[in-house]
Amino acid sequence: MAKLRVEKILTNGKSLLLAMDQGLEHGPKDFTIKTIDPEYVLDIARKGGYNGMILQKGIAEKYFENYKQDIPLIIKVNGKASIAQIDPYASQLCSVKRAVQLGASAVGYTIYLGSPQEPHIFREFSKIQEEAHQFGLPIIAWMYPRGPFVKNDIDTDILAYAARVGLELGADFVKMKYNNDPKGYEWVVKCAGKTKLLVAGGEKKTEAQLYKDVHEVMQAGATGMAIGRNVWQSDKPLEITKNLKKIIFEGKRIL
Ligand code: FBP
Repeated sequence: MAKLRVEKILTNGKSLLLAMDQGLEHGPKDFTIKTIDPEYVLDIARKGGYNGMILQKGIAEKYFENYKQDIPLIIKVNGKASIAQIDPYASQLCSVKRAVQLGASAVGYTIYLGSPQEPHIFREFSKIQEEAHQFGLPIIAWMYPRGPFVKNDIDTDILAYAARVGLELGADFVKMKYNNDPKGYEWVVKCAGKTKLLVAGGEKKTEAQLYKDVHEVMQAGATGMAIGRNVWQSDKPLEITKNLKKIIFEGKRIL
């Protein structure tokens, strides 16, 4: 088994990742005539010095060649579109082998905890986790409680359960939502144990709210964040990036 290369997407134990898989997950409605060009977002990742760029394989194949020297690539190996209202389940779309060929430094997989498809999701994740580790690649689990059995997907107890499941299933990182409960989030981070917690950005919010949220999750013990819309939907993505880095890597408070 190859040595796990976690540090490739970390700086001094912390991380700031940029995500652009929303074209699949949500469709073009998240984008404008400017941001729909993948190179616009990839340039932000490069200029902003992100610890990794999260892409589905299609965009990686067609656009990442010119960026691969500068930014670690994280391939999201499963995904789904949002048109069909079926059980939450994102099927595997890229093999670990193909992610390695594309130069990935890590892979990502969404687990919909509580979905009626959960047994299948767990099985699929477990196989991918073992394959990724054989190549020395860390795996990031998007831990999203969802489906008819989940009343409130950001309730502290359900987030804590999701974090623990990530640890139990062998995720190296869990990517999770924040719920504005700073005290409760310390418990969520504790439940993840040695699995590192990255907070997701979510829908566009005010800058003040974004900085407050990130500061709170870092205080609670998180490792960093994997963000998308709050950066590339902004008209000053690099300024926001600089501020996020101050909070994550320097422990500063902004605003
Ligand atoms: P954002 O920061 O834009 O929310 O991106 C994070 C992310 O996890 C993406 O990787 C993914 O496309 C999206 O959120 C999925 O969110 P949801 O399933 O809640 O619509």
